[in-house]
Amino acid sequence: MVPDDFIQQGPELKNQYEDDDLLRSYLRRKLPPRFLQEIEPDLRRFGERVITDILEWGLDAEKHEPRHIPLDAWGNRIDKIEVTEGWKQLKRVSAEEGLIAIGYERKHGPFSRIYQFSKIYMFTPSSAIYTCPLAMTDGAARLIEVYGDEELKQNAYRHLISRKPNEFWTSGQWMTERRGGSDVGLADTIAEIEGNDRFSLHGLKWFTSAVTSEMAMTLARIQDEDGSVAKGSRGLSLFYVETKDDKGNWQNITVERLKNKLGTKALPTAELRLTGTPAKLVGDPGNGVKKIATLFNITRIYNSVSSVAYMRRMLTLAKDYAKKRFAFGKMLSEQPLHLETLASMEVEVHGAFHLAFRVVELLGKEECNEATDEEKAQLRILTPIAKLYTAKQAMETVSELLEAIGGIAYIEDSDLPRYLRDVQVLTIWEGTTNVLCLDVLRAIRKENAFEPLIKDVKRRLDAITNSRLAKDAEKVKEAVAAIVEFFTQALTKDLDYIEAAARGFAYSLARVVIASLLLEHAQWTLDNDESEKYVIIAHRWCQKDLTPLIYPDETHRKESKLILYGDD
Ligand code: MFK
Repeated sequence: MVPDDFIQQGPELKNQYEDDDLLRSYLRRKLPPRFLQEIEPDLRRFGERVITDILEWGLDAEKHEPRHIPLDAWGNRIDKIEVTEGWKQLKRVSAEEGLIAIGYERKHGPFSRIYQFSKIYMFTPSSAIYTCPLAMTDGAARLIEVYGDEELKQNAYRHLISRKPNEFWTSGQWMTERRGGSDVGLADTIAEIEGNDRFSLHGLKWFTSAVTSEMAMTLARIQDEDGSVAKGSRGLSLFYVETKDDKGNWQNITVERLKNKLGTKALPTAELRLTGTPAKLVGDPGNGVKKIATLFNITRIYNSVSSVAYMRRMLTLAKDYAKKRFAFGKMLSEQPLHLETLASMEVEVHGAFHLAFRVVELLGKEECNEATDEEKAQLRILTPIAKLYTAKQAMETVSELLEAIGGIAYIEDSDLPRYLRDVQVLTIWEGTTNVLCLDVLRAIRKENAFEPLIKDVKRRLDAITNSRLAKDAEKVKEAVAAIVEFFTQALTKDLDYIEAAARGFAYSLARVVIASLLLEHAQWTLDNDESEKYVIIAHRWCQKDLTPLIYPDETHRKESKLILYGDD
């Protein structure tokens, strides 16, 4: 008889703070005990919230996608963006929980960022990626701190960092235009002068995420009286825009349409036509890309933390499921090959976590004026490295873990396919992998960031004194030496060689930095009688190919062209 009443139990989530040994062990190491004691009740409470009401609102937002209503019944243009209750609640909760505020109140100095991002990390996979508007909001707040005048600091800034739901604003970041995607410098939007620092903007913003935001930071070219505009990326200036007037009407903005995206379905992303939109110049005219980099360096850190968050969430689900699913005579958690697969994913999550939180730590120090020049340079170069590497890891890991759960994970109402869809965007927005590899080169060229980074890795490796970790530390030192050798050689090569090699180079840097961070953590756990597992994880990471470098001389590059396009 075939039993037809069997129901497979699905994976379940527990408190996302209590259940996360990695986060807790990291916080024990990094935070002063008194501070950890102070914030732990909040983290524990929030860990429960992200699997209860926040998750429900996130799921509600996923199920009821935003809708664009261009006209009212009488034909008046209204461009209403209808969002579900869940999305609105996520905004409220973001304010109440201080998801932005914690980072700016700086109650705990440089550690405030670690506290804030611990919450963001738990929040992201439950939140229908409400993290996107939060990332841009945080970036805009930082931009105002750095470049804003008193007017912006007294108004917009206070809204962005508010804990009061009725005062809290989110911000958009309108950079992408039809001609300028990654190459922002191709943007065409014109800024006509209205007087003093007031302008009106004309142009089309092609990807504007979280279009329900109250404000946005954007770029445009100031038009001179003779109609000429400054060219190139340095000819762009930075502007502040409030999207609606006091009555709630769009300020000369037409919503052309909402984008029909592969993922991030709850997030309203629009094409906006600016037809004389009032805007305020931020900072001096020109050099807009350089200024807005302050914003997108923050969103890139959100991207990194979100990548780890998705990886960790899927791993938690797959681990739980492996204990519930019986096949081929045993539970999946007892199947040798399944176990190996999950264990290698666990190693990836730990590696990505330490890399992303190293950047968070440096950000906190820089903002509190506690970072040395060398740490500032490390922050500059590690921001693109962490973004590009963790996003790629997230794609691979989440895909593998969906597979580990099996066919049900391919079924929409299991709520699992969205994880794969959503992580795909993490490799694209805020700079693709290749754009970020080139940014690593920029950080080296402009900020001399290579030496401080290598010095820091070496310092960390030299501090590994435990004999159980010594061999691994030696292996990483050899990898570092190979990277330095490669770098020295590359300096004698032409630009095409250097650019073609940039991905292998960035990955190598990511892998050795992670190795040093995992070893550092493992040593601390040995010294503090924490779990053995951190030693094993560090060891397994160090077994990887730590230097996936390529040597793309002219012949190599010609051959690449040949295999792609033949003899043309
Ligand atoms: C979960 C997370 C959620 C995140 C949600 C976000 C949703 C929003 C969706 C989007 O908006 S997606 C669009 C994202 N677009 C990008 O991220 C743009 C990607 N392209 C780049 O990053 C290009 O590399 C770049 C636009 C910066 C190239 O610009 P340029 O002007 O051709 O490069 P250039 O001339 O090297 O740099 C101009 C200045 O900016 C230089 O300074 P100087 O004027 O002093 O020489 C650079 O040093 C500076 N700069 C460039 N990148 C920088 C930077 N400074 C600091 N940090 C950086 N990363």
